[in-house]
Amino acid sequence: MPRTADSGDAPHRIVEPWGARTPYGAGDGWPDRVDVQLEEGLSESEVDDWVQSAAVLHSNGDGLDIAVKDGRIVGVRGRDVDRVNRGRLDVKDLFGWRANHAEDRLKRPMIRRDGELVETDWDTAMSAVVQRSKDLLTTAGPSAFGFYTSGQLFLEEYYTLGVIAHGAIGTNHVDGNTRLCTATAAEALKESFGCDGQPGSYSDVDHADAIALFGHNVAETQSVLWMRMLDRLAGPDPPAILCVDPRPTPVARHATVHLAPLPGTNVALMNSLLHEIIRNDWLDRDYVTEHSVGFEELRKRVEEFPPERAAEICDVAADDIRAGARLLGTADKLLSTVLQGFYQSHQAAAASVQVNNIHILRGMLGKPGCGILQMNGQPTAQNTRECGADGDLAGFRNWANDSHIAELAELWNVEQSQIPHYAPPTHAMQMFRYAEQGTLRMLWITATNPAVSLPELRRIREILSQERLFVVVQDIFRTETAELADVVLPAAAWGEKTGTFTNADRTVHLSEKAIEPPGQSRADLDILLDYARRMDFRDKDGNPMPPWTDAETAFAAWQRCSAGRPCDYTGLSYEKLRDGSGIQWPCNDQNPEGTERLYAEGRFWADPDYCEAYGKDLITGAPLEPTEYRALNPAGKAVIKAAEYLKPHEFPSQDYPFALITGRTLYHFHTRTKTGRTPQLQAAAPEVWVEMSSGDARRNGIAEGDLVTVSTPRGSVTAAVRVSGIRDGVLFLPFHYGYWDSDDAEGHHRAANELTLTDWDPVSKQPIFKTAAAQLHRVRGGNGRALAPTTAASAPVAPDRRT
Ligand SMILES: Nc1nc2c(c(=O)[nH]1)N[C@H]1C(S)=C(S)[C@@H](COP(=O)(O)OP(=O)(O)OC[C@H]3O[C@@H](n4cnc5c(=O)[nH]c(N)nc54)[C@H](O)[C@@H]3O)O[C@H]1N2
Ligand SMILES: Nc1nc2c(c(=O)[nH]1)N[C@H]1C(S)=C(S)[C@@H](COP(=O)(O)OP(=O)(O)OC[C@H]3O[C@@H](n4cnc5c(=O)[nH]c(N)nc54)[C@H](O)[C@@H]3O)O[C@H]1N2
Ligand SMILES: [Mo]
Repeated sequence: MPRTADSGDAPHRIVEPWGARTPYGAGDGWPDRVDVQLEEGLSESEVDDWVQSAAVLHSNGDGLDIAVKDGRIVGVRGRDVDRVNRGRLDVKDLFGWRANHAEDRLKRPMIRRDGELVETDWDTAMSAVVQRSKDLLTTAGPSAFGFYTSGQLFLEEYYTLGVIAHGAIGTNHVDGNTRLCTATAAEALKESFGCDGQPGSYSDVDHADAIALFGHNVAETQSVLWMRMLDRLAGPDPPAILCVDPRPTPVARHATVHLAPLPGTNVALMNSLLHEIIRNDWLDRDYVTEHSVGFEELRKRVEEFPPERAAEICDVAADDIRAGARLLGTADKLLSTVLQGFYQSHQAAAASVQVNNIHILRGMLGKPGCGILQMNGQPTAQNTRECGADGDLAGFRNWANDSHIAELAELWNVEQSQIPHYAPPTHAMQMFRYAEQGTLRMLWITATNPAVSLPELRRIREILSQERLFVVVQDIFRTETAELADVVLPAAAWGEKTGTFTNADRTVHLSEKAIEPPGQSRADLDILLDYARRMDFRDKDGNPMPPWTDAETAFAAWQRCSAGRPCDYTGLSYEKLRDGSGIQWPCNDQNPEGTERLYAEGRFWADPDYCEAYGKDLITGAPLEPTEYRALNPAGKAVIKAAEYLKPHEFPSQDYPFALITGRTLYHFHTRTKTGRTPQLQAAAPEVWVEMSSGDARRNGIAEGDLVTVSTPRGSVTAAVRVSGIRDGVLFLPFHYGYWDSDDAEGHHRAANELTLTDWDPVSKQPIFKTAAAQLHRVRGGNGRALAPTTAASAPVAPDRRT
């Protein structure tokens, strides 16, 4: 089998991020290719131990083994037995493990004394948190507590957090950074199918004759899944590719049809694609009649959207829209993926639901090659959702269904009234608003860095710095957010603790502890359990709550909670996950080896008594009453929902002529706490840049490498210009660059979120990172070249000369 063993720091995978091709044809299995990366000079045979785990720098869930020597991580090797990656690894995973050993890892708790953070011991730090919690419980009640977590902890940790917050304290203010990430994925699935859970599977890539990517730069953000697509493209009968993205991503470069709409116009484009699909009768009418409700409303709505109309709104040629519709409408096996280009927009759920509609109209669900992946971004985002740590309730239970609350109360052995369900769990943007207003008095932040990742940072800094708000930050580094905390708790990282997590195609992996955490840092699970014991939380019979004591007993408790629900884990165990490949839920008595695809034969989890949600109005976000849902969908079919197009709230104008979008590059993960401490990755993208088209550069008298200031009414960022193949009228800023390692002596801001706005999709409540209007000013000339990556979407338009 092909191997790409790469010992040392020779960064050939930095230059060739997707490695060598292993072509294959439709219906064949994806060939193995094992990627290995070890410390300089080390060979595989010199490694002491290989410890099973999976990748945590994206949502793909690539199975890997951690190489350990003398108690240190010295490398990684892809697991060829794993269904997800067949041995391949993403460039961030090949190098990013070095961050575990970064010198500035948090090693002791910290506490604020006279305005300064100082190191302390665990007892002092936890006592401060417990004292404040007890005071607040007596003086202000449970609603004074907010928990803001992540898509990067482990399942066992989320379930524990959810039980403590919803069950023991009884606050409704629990959400994750998944709100910024995949709230729309969950929402779109709930709207169309009554429940979260990816219908599709990565193995659909092996069968599809058409793959459509909606606002998803998979080449950079799930590079191993892109390798799978590239291998199909290099083999016999390659699939056609549709790319919907305003940037020239590698996906766009390989596309049969590339539609580059103006940011914020996705719904207009989708309606037009659906218009063409219906007009040409590319429908499975039997499927629509037997397995769905709502077709007539959609038909009427999209009638108003001939390609010419969308062409005008989206600034895309009408013929290209027709070509895109033909690709979607005539495919025999269509796989669609959706991500942030759709989710971080003002009509996020409305647009993403239209992708589901295409699959319902064409009867393309639950069969090989016919999948939808409403993608996740973070490695464990799926678990935040299923465990109820993010604005959902555990086990995809429906907050508006009293019998679901009763099930939770029984599982946790508390009174039903203890679990808040007067309204949906509070979303993150609202939690920060409550903190701003002063009703939320304690905010416990685990594994996320909101001082860089939330919109409108000046406001976020102000909120987190308030005297009256007690901020606890649990992290592995002293982040921008930790700087604003009252107490900082040092956590063990991936590789230093055991737990499970679930990727974007429902594959569950076990990640085992490979090494000891540095200093006094402790696993997040242990920190949360320690808090529960010190608070002396009890169930109604006086037993400690939660009753479990370690990862495996937490997993067992979660299995009981998941029993009979869509995300059923009862057929799994740590032992079974040690066997070889990850396993897809539901895994239970009926599906002991897991479930590759959901919704075979048009059966959904949308039954009114079983569904996770009754759905919302796609324009206003108003929740449907249970009785309305029962009337709409008594038999639990798929729900086709239509939406009119609305213009983004902030649209380019004379003063702010550019549409500003933000996102990622291949080499960095989010706020770079790990990848910025990995020399190979940091060198590949050392500082912030802004992408603009050559036409816009010329018109504004700007050249590659010039330093410019990008401003919106919220703030400004200074960055070097990369003249790229991005469409005219659009600027792109990566959001990775906060200020912890800033060396800008002039004090310029460089975090993209200085510019973004406090606004969200009314349906999914996901904040809008991809529609804003900006102006741009040249500061001074540069040295002719921005230090931006050249391998992917940010490649220069004219690689070897000044533009
Ligand atoms: N290398 C790397 N990989 C990652 C991450 C990372 O930080 N770095 N993060 C992980 C996480 S948490 C996530 S959520 C995913 C995100 O993965 P992606 O969603 O693939 O990444 P983004 O760069 O946020 O956005 C994708 C594309 O949306 C396009 N876009 C912007 N506005 C619009 C629009 O209005 N319409 C359309 N159709 N497209 C638009 C952008 O041009 C961009 O290419 O990546 C995951 N993987
Ligand atoms: N402008 C703009 N903003 C965006 C986006 C965008 O596209 N544009 N994308 C949004 C999206 S999709 C996402 S997912 C968010 C990501 O935003 P964040 O969640 O803020 O980003 P990260 O840098 O991944 O932060 C994770 C934190 O967890 C810490 N950590 C890592 N492992 C552990 C652990 O095991 N335990 C603990 N306790 N801590 C740990 C890391 O050191 C880091 O500080 O950003 C969002 N913000
Ligand atoms: Mo994300």
